[in-house]
Amino acid sequence: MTASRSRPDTDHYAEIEELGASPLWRYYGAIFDSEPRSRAVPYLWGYQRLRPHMLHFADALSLEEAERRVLMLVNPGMTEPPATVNNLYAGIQIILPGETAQAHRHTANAFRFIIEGEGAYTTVDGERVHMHPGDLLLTPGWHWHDHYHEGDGPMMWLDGLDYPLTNAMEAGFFELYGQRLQKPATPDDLSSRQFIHGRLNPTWVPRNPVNSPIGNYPWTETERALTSISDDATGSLYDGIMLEYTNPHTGGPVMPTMSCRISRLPARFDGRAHQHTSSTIYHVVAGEGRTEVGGTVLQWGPKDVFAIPAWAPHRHVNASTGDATLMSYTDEPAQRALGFYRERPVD
Ligand code: GTQ
Repeated sequence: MTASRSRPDTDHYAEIEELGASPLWRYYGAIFDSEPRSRAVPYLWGYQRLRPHMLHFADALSLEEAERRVLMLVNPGMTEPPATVNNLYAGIQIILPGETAQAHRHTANAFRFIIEGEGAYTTVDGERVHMHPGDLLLTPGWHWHDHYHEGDGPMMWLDGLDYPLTNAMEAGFFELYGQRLQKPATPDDLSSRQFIHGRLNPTWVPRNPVNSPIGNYPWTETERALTSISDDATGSLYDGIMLEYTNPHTGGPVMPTMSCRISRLPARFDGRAHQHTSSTIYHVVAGEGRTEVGGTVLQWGPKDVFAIPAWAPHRHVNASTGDATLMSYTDEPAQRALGFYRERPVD
């Protein structure tokens, strides 16, 4: 049998495309790259430049119109759909005295790190959690949450969410509560008061291996933890004195997809360079310095936000005579859980 294997005038490439098939040999490099090449770029969002626009929109747009009054920090390499780094998002939210942001829930995990203002709280699954600058508040996936501001002056915070990852996994759901605000169902701030950071845990609270049961990691305790060791701890050659906020039941990250951290770069810190498959978003709590990411220098000061893409070689420098304090979050837990995480020093 010498049955011809192909008709000479057939465009097999065109025909297989019609059939929903594609030649792997033409895509090999694109699909199996030798190492990660992030679409995200190193980028810095200057807080002092954004702040007047936040205040403008606070005047110009009601929360009834906006749902949440947030400026998304969109990476120039990741505009559609908007994300800050590959799997993570950052936004800056503003709420004015007397305003309410209506209750909703989503499968994406979220946290807030408070930047300025006093007197607002968020209600998370029936618990009112009060906010103070430097506090880390958690809204784990599928928890109802609404915000209310009963203080004076504008209140601003950083929102961190993993919705780019949730959506990449095609696992995103969203729901409105139906009423604008939840009614408190437990004493205010109970979840934060009844855990002292994993050292003395209430025995009656069910263990939660997925999310931390703590609503707020208050700045007073975070600062105490930092100052108690800053002068004596060796820290990391790469990240300085870096502490991870933990789930008191597991010792692991506060949420399954995101690890939240606080770090101190002492005066004259001259960090070593490394790279890792996780992406990182930083918020400067205090101090100034620079982060060199590949050939890009991100010069940061108080309240700025900056992004380090996956696998980008980077190092942190604090050339000043004062300490710098940085809050950061990363998708490292998600990568570790899936067996993808890698890191290495860069000379
Ligand atoms: O405050 O619930 O920045 O649902 C993005 C989505 C904040 C919030 C964001 C949200 C919220």
